[in-house]
Amino acid sequence: MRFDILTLFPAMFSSPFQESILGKAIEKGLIEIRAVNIRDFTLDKHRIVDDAPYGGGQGMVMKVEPIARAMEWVKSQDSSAWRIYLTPQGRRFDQEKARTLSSRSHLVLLCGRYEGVDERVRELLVDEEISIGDYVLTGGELAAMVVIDAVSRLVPGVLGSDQSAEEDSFSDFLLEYPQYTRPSHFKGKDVPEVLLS
Ligand code: 21W
Repeated sequence: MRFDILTLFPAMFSSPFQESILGKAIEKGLIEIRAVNIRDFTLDKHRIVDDAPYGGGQGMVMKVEPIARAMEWVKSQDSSAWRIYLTPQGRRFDQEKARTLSSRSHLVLLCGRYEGVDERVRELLVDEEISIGDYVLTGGELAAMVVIDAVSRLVPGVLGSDQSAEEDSFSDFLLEYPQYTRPSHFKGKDVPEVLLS
């Protein structure tokens, strides 16, 4: 499965996915994650990606053309790519959405900054809008990471065989239990006797 992240801060994605389970999945070729710098798709000397909103109001708005060029570049490589805009106004992300998205072969995650994107990005350049919850972030990048993490672990082979059992409903209930590992005694808090036998 392939993930393209459209962002003004591609460096934010260099380390988080190199670690642990997702790092292994990348090494195995099960997932591929690419951060695309929207600024590379500007044509002007100053590489401007934002501008003041028409009608006034606070803050800046991300311009449509660099995002359009970046999206078109990705789409030219794979017309089946599914385009997601991470926005506080989007539909709330949940496990069912993670499951649905994991059946796609290619996701494009557009991360907003400033006050968001020009409305024509929403109208013309995205298939779906997703929020990760009712709190305010500084941009869509961390939300994109959450979506990639939750979707990637559902890709066959990404989790080890002992971990993949976690997906069945029986073990949902196992997860509700307190869990212990060694030592059996720690600061007066002991592992329940029934687990030691
Ligand atoms: C936060 C952008 C607040 C804009 C019109 C004019 C992506 C996010 C984000 C951010 C505003 C997600 C407005 C949960 C999040 C994200 C940055 C305010 C108001 N509208 N999921 N001004 N929370 N956040 N815009 O913050 O980009 S997914």
